[in-house]
Amino acid sequence: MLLNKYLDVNPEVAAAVAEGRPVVALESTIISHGMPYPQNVETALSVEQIIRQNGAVPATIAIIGGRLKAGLTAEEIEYFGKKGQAITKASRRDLAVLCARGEDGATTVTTTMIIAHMAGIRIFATGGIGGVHRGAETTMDISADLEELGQTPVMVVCAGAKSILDLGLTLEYLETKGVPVIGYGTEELPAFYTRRSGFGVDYRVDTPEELAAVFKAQQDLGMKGGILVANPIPEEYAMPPEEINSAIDRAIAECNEKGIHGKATTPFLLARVAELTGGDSLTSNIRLVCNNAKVAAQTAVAFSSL
Ligand code: PSU
Ligand code: MN
Repeated sequence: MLLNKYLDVNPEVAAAVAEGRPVVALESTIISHGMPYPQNVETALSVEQIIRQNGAVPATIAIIGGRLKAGLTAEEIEYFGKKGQAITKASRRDLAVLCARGEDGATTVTTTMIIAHMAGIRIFATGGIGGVHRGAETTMDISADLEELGQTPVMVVCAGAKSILDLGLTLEYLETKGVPVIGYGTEELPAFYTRRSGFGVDYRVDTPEELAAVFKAQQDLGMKGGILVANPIPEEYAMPPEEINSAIDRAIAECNEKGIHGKATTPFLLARVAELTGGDSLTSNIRLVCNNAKVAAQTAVAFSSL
């Protein structure tokens, strides 16, 4: 464990890590920037409960008053949910400034991986990762999440990536960075709201035990990067592709018209797609996060017995 002077690991999480018991990390940008209040808080709390029901300890990660926190209280989760987009969305480039100034930050996939790794947590569940944006040939908008997956040894369980991104280019980038993309029970990369994208994954794995074995081999080999697990949304919660794709196309057009760029792009697109689909996409989003939490917890349990 890389103990750091800016890091506070909550006692329950620290004990589980020290004893080699299963722990699952969770991000806080999904709470503050990914969903509206109060569904964001309700989801964050029920995801923690699902992780416990499946035999692991949850560790929601965030930055509070310049401290890197691994494991939040229910009150702290409520605080992030209520403050929403007023909290700084913290990526790798923001960490030093937030710590030095004693400020709050909501952790993205990138910073959740960094802090999880510092705290000795290996498995992380979320909704979707950032990736290569459509039009990145000219904007160069490529999420720092992809770089982090290339350099930090944490397994990230997600539901694929939203087609607000260029999924083909996102897979190319992950290949360049040496990140294995594993479909959980599928040969196709899921597209978050839908189970299919038309793009293949690198490998298909069907059990948490096999995911744990792959991760163990990656660690034993001393590989420094992470592993991306893409777990499709359960069929009953998936959205009709035409509905979601037309909402995404419209949201992207508006984003371009308004000249939104940089870190504001993803939160804008997420919120706009939720509005345009009249809340249907929010329900799907909540269900897929719960489903990822379950697979991550089961994998953490399997990993802890290896
Ligand atoms: N995609 C989603 N939901 C999210 C995010 C992405 O479907 O909540 C959040 C995650 O925190 C992810 C971040 O790490 O957005 C990526 O932001 P950017 O594209 O600015 O790197
Ligand atoms: Mn970006």
